[in-house]
Amino acid sequence: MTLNNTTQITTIERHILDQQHHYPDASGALTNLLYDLALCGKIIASKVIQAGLMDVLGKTGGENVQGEEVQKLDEFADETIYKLNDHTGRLAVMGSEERPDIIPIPPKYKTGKYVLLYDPLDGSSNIDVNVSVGSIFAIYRRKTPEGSPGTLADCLQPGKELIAAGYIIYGSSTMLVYSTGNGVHGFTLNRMLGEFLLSHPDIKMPAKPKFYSVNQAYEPFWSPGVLRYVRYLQTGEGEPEKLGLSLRYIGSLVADFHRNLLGGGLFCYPADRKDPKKTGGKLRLLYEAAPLAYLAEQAGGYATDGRQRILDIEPTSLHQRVPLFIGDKNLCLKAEQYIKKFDGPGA
Ligand code: AHM
Ligand code: MG
Repeated sequence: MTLNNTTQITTIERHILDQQHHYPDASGALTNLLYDLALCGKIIASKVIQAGLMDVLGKTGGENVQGEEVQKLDEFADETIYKLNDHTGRLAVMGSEERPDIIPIPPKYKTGKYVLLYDPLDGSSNIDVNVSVGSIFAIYRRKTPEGSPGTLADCLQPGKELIAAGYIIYGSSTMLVYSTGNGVHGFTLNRMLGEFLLSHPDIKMPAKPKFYSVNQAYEPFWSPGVLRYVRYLQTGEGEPEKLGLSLRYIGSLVADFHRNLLGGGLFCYPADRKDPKKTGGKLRLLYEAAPLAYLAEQAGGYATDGRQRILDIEPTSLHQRVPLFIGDKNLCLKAEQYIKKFDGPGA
């Protein structure tokens, strides 16, 4: 790494601390929580980049050459985030996409004022084929009084109450992208230094979208409104050159979202009738849709379930699923129009 007079290096630690100045009453707990999550990202990244060597070092779920059991990467990511955050006194309670119930703070540790919800390794089925995966996190202020154990009610908050959210993408490089309500900022992990360095300050979604991302194979199972809407994305209502979108679908939410955030576009995972579990969508409101919706809005985009803003949805259960249209604001609003027009006003 060569430094000259114009080089400006901002580490994530420095950036998070600088952001704290927006909140004069801040105690530093949120700053430290974000800092801990950056460390989780480094630890998980160091495992994910070895995934291709699993056959050599030992297959996940099996034994390695030393005869030790090799943990699955999604379980490893889940444990890492839990273990780094259970004893810090910053959290009241946690929730993970990998676990059925809320995760209490062990009674031997103090509880704090924040709630952490996370998807430890989204898209983990893509790891075997060397496709990017990601961790997603959402932070809320607790609702129950401080000093007591956190409860389910602390976790079931609408996305509009988020105070911070972000993701770590494990791709050709590892990046952490986060917001505390003052724009979206992206950091790239410099492996030599072991530091996340500011590489994408104040990310805004491009004004002209380039991509739409959807699993087209589910088309036979879509509602008339979704079908007509995706036709619109393809044909621009008879004028494809006006919209000029290309299809890109990785099947790894963080990677699909990240590409559209930087390149411009929209990701959809509509409800479909193929699988009874997906009639209300596949993606989870609390662990996937809400935190990414918060980032999308902070970057000038939008997210909807096709009828209402994702950030306004009041969750009723921890693993609630929602249809998701996220990214370019105009394209998301168009989805709402099509669904209302061709599927009726809804419940
Ligand atoms: P997961 O939480 O089990 O990893 O599943 C979520 C993933 C997302 O990353 C992705 O957007 C979606 O599932 C892809 O689903 P499909 O294969 O049905 O297109
Ligand atoms: Mg997931």
